[in-house]
Amino acid sequence: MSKSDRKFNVAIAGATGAVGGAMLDVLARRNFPLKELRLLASERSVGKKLTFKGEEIPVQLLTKEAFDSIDVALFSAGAERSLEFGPAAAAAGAIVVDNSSGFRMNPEVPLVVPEVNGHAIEQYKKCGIIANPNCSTIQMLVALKPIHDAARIKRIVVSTYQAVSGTGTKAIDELREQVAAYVNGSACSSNVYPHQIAFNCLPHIDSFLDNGYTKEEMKMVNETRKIFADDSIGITATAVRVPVIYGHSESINIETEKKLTAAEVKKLMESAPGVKLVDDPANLSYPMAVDCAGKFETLVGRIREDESIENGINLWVVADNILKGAALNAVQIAEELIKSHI
Ligand code: 25A
Ligand code: L14
Repeated sequence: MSKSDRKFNVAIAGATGAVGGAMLDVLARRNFPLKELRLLASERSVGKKLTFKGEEIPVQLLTKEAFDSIDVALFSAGAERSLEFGPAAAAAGAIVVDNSSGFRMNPEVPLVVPEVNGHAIEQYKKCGIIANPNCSTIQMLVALKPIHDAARIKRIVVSTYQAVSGTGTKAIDELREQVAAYVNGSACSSNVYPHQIAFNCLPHIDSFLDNGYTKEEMKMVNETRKIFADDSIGITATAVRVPVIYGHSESINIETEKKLTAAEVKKLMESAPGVKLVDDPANLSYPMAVDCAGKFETLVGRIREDESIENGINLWVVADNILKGAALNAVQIAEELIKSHI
């Protein structure tokens, strides 16, 4: 059989969640060469059927024994489940692509954005696991990689405007219910987030750490350094939840070693893999969350020189957090695995 005719057995752990559902869509949209697609979730979903390319597939229980004959296992059922079941899946011979934060900073585990450090994938051999970075980090680095290569980024100051879908399906429901309650003049109840999210912004994503930052903010710092393989880069982040369903937006300010003009950065973005330049303010064109939903590209615009320093640039970067931020990036890693490694 020629290499291009091969088909693979893929499992999705967390198939009924927001990211798991998107993994099914992305596998279908990109025509991933599948032999078997095995859908795994908790007790709650066993027996439920999900549709893939018109075919109904029943959901099975996620157990350590569920990975027999699986080539690639895509995990998105939370860090606890990944830590519990990921190593068993790898031991059974599957290559695990894990979307949780469970293994990202493990030095044995590569942390991969294919457009940025695809070469790191081969380090999966150490323990059979590849980590998918945090959604906010992925889209930031897709945009910054060509700039870093051209002019070396010394420092990044980033503020995020993150959609509720990152927290999963229950957070999407909470925003919808609060909007409806608010519009009807009734009281909003909050169960997923500590405060009302409808018509509000919460400067709080994931838990607070001793240094005053949130875990989400520190993921952007630590994961950027690991993916760029550059510990000297300075990064400071503020992560904010906004009442948007799909699409994270980011205001990014960078300082580079070498001077780049705004025109030069626009040029870099025009040929950057995975990027779509959307930057025509005269015609009211700039990246927006509502436009990125369902798309594979990272939208970049509002490119300006920071006039307060010698070598500074501002950008506005938007991507579908469930696609490029999670499901698409994981499937791209799987595609690279079957193309060059297995
Ligand atoms: O905090 P954690 O544990 O790290 O998890 C973070 C959550 O964020 C999502 C995902 O939520 C995850 O649970 N997520 C993870 N990584 C993400 C990323 N990078 C991410 N979101 C964005 N970007 P989710 O609700 O979208 O998906 C959850 C999936 O995980 C399965 N799962 C949960 N516990 C499991 C398990 N699978 C196996 N064993 C377990 N012990 C979950 O399957 C789903 O596929 P499910 O069967 O439990 O859920 C089916 C439906 O039920 C809803 N639901 C979830 N939790 C509850 C619930 N309903 C009632 N009560 C609950 N406590 C789900 O929304 C789903 O529709
Ligand atoms: O992948 O938006 O580390 O609530 C955990 C928090 C994903 C997003 C991760 C959120 C994130 C999630």
